[in-house]
Amino acid sequence: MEAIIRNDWTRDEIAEIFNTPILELIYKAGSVHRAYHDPQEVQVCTLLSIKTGGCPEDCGYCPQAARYHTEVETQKLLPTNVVIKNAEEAKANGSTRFCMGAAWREVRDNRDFERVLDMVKGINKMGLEVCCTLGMLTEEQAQKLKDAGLYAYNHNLDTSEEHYGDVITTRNYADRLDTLENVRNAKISVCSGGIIGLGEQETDRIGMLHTLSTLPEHPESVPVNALVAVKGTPMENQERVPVWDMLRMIATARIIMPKAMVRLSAGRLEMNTEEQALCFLAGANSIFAGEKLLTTPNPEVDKDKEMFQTLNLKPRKSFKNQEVEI
Ligand code: SAM
Ligand code: DTB
Ligand code: SF4
Repeated sequence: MEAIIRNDWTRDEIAEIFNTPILELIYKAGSVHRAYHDPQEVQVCTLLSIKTGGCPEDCGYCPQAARYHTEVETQKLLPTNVVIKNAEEAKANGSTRFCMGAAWREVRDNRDFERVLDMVKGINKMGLEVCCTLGMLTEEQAQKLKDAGLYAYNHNLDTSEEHYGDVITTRNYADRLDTLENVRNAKISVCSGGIIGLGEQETDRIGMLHTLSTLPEHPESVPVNALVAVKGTPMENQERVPVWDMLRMIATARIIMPKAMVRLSAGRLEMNTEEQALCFLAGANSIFAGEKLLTTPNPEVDKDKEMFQTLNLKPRKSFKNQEVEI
């Protein structure tokens, strides 16, 4: 089944796909997946929080926002050698992408940014795809990251434009879209997705997918996170997202953005191998590996290795998609 790449999806079209009976939806998404990707191949990415907690933003889901009282301990920017050592370990464990996260509202042109640029240079030299998620970026900062060898930048839309203000008030949707444009203009691979389980309606999930799939170019990777409800945040009492909801998001993303890597992101700790297998069938082809995401736990490395064996999955090589490389 060939699907054409479209950037003119309407909300109604996406809603129709999203509301397809679940088994039919998984089947359709699986067919698109097979037309564009090797279904046995899954990209393994490792996350590292290089600067933790103390963030001035008010994202309602986030344990790193300074204003909430969570158990996260604030940690200033890690030394470069510690970060490099972590990247080496991730590589030895089979990761081909290394993503550094900082609890910043935005990048500032200071010494910390210079140090991040050094980290990017060092990790790029190791043959890993380097990714960062540092908050908002200007066009110049994006270019500096690109020049240092940054491969991808993660900046999530998180939810729909309509629901955004109920989750975050310290920035707006347009700020997010501006940064994505700056990243795109610097010819850095774009990673952008969202979270489900934030108290949104189904129409918000569809709305977010609509925004992503009608960007001038689809993001190369789309993370789908299930909320990790952390004690001390305003979302601490949110109910766990049913696996069927994750499947609908993953499958719809796969159908409307056929070439993207769809990443089964936060929330895997609560899923068994069978549930994750359904996500891979529905078109997910990337995961975060390693015992920790940024601040919350993730499945053990050995457990994931076992899952790859059981499901006959193989890790994807780095730099496979060279189209965005200049
Ligand atoms: N501060 C930067 C920013 O917000 O863009 C980068 C780091 S921030 C922690 C990266 C992403 O992690 C957020 O956009 C959000 O999608 C995700 N995230 C944070 N807390 C989460 C949680 N409790 N559950 C699921 N995803 C979460
Ligand atoms: C993404 O979409 N999910 C990752 C990564 N991009 C940066 C982060 C998940 C964070 C989950 C909460 C935590 O561990 O702090
Ligand atoms: Fe800060 Fe990012 Fe967490 Fe928002 S999601 S509070 S910007 S670290």
